[in-house]
Amino acid sequence: MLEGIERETAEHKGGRGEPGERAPAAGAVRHDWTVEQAVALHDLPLFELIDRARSVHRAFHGEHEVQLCTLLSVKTGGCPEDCAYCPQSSHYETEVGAERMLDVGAVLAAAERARGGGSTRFCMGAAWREVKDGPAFERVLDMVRGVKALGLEACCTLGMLTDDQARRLKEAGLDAYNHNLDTSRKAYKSIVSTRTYDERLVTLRNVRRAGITVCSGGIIGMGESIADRCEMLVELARLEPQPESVPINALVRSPGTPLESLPPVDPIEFVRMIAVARLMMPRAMVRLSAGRTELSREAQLLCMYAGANSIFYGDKLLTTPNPGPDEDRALIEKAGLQPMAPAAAHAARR
Ligand code: SAM
Ligand code: DTB
Ligand code: SF4
Repeated sequence: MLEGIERETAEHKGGRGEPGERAPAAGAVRHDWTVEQAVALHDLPLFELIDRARSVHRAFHGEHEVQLCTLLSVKTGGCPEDCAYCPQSSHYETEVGAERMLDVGAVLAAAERARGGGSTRFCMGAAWREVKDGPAFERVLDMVRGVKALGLEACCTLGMLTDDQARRLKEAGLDAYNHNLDTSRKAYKSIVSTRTYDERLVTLRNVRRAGITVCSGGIIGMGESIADRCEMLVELARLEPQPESVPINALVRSPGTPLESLPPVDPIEFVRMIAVARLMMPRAMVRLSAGRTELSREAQLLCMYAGANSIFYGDKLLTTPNPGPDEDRALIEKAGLQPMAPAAAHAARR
């Protein structure tokens, strides 16, 4: 079922963590990370971890550049999946109801506004378990063509995809597909029961085979252990090639979901997670994703210093708030950062 995908799970490889000897040299991308090595990195003294992540970041990326991506939910709510974190699941009573799919004109108007505000990547999300062939998919293909015609990078996150659907998205011009592993294989079962980890990996394989770049990451703060977080990063780092984009989200605790009462993520844990992602996937765009409204400006900058070079830009994520563009522009300016040009995101220094 999973031919073509690195199937050996993270924990099987074993081996001692030797962070002192294992900092990746610039130019080297390793696919043989073990969970123990990842945890050893994660648990380094904070400044040592950040120093190492920063030096890898500087070797592979422009140190002052940040990619601005805008998200739009093109089909909100009413999702048949039971993801315990998600306000769009129809399994829970949340503030998000099922809405009709947006039409192409509304999506392209939003994309044009995003471009006017300085975004270079536009990501369209749908609360679907999987893509079904038919008019809704044809509409998504039109949206992708329209977003590309505006000169933006186009990304979609629509749930599971077949090979053929991935090929059609590629033909329409899609640059990237977001499909998160979310957590470790072990922890996944307690977060989602309506699909498997392997099904996630099959979609990632279909995306890769179609020649679309892979955007895959996860969520911290769902009650998982540090080893679970590291195991997820190891799963991603073992993919060959590694994902071009790795979004790191902190759980947005949405009222009505089973995870609504969990404690917030400690910002220092966010920094550690980003630094380890940067060290293990040096070429990737590491995206500081959901959860920024709960981070101070200083914590966000520390995340960027530790290797995050992409953010979601705009008032809203899919259904929940994000820091507003004014706030983000001010932060970017204060820190002397530069919004990244579209192509730069795919041409990280090798
Ligand atoms: N339905 C598709 C899927 O699940 O792949 C696409 C949309 S789904 C909302 C995209 C991603 O958003 C999820 O994989 C998850 O990582 C993230 N997400 C959803 N709800 C979240 C929350 N409350 N906090 C943080 N991230 C969340
Ligand atoms: C990702 O990793 N995070 C984004 C994007 N990919 C699609 C979504 C975050 C969603 C947060 C909850 C919401 O706004 O509904
Ligand atoms: Fe549906 Fe995606 Fe939300 Fe899961 S994360 S409930 S698949 S919209």
